[in-house]
Amino acid sequence: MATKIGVLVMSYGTPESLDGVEAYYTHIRHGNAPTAEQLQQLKDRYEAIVGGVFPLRENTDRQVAALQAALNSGSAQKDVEFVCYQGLKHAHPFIEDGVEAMARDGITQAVGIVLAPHYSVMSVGTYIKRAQAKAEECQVGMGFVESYHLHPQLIDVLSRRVSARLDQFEEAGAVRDEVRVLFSAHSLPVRILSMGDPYRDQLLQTSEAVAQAAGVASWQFTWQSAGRTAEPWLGPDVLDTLRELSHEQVKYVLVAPVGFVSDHLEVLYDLDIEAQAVAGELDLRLMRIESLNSDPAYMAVLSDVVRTKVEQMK
Ligand code: FEC
Repeated sequence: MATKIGVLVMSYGTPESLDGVEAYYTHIRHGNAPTAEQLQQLKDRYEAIVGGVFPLRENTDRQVAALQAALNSGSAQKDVEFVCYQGLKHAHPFIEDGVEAMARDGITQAVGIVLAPHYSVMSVGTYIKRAQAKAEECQVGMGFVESYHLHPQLIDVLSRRVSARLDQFEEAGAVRDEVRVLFSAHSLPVRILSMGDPYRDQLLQTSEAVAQAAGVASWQFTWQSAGRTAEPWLGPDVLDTLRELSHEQVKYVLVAPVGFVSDHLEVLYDLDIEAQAVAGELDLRLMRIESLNSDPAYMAVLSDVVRTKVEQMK
């Protein structure tokens, strides 16, 4: 009989309905309820998303199913059966629920992976900490993938996404080398820098590798989606960067949000609606690369790093 290995696939999580936005927002804010105005603003952003209010839920469901299929396909490791469990940071099923479900199913060995390629103590680090604590309580032996930001297949699929959009710019009459490629990721509080956090460096490494593989002539990195809190967040923000590029007489901009792997609020609202509106005011032509979602190439990256972690745990 094949040995079952659990895979805890962790993602940010999104509300299930507009009624669930308050609880979700309160969870993100570490138990502090938002003001009525903050809550309404967040609901408005979800409602403005084109093509569905909470796409992250379905996208994560599809990613988890696709990863399980990828892990169990092919001739390798027939003595092992991978069973994927979902664990969300801010919504049901929570990270702890996923670990509990594994334990209930008799899983004693598992790997945890986050659907975000770059490590920060404030992002992937907190997912791992919560999963580890619950795993110890439930007596599940767990190992964790911390980052996979330079995986060759990740760089390859992202560079193909960038090239495809540069082709579109060319078809629309732009000179390829005059398109400014903006790699972006979720901002974090500035204080991570004094903690020696690898997040920024890993993001720059991914950006550089993708730019090189896609033969991008002109690129830079920018932050996006900073939280609405009083402390300073890493900048420049993408909206300020667009204004700066307009001063530089740049006309064509391609955003590559390499810190994200799904279509969700931060991509579909912050880039496709908010940044697109600012670009329109500045007379910039802005495009965005397609999100990875459950692309088989992304699933190959995830299954490779999970399998490697299992080998390391032996
Ligand atoms: O579509 C959706 O429903 C969810 C979209 C979503 C993703 C996401 C990813 C990341 N976040 C990260 C860090 C922070 C920190 C704070 C914070 C706040 C918010 C708020 C919303 C939100 N985030 Fe998010 N994030 C998403 C959505 N995020 C909504 C609250 C409103 C606001 O302040 O704008 C500040 C709170 C705190 O101190 O914890 C920090 C990071 C990622 C990328 C890695 C990952 O996916 O985990 C880092 C998707």
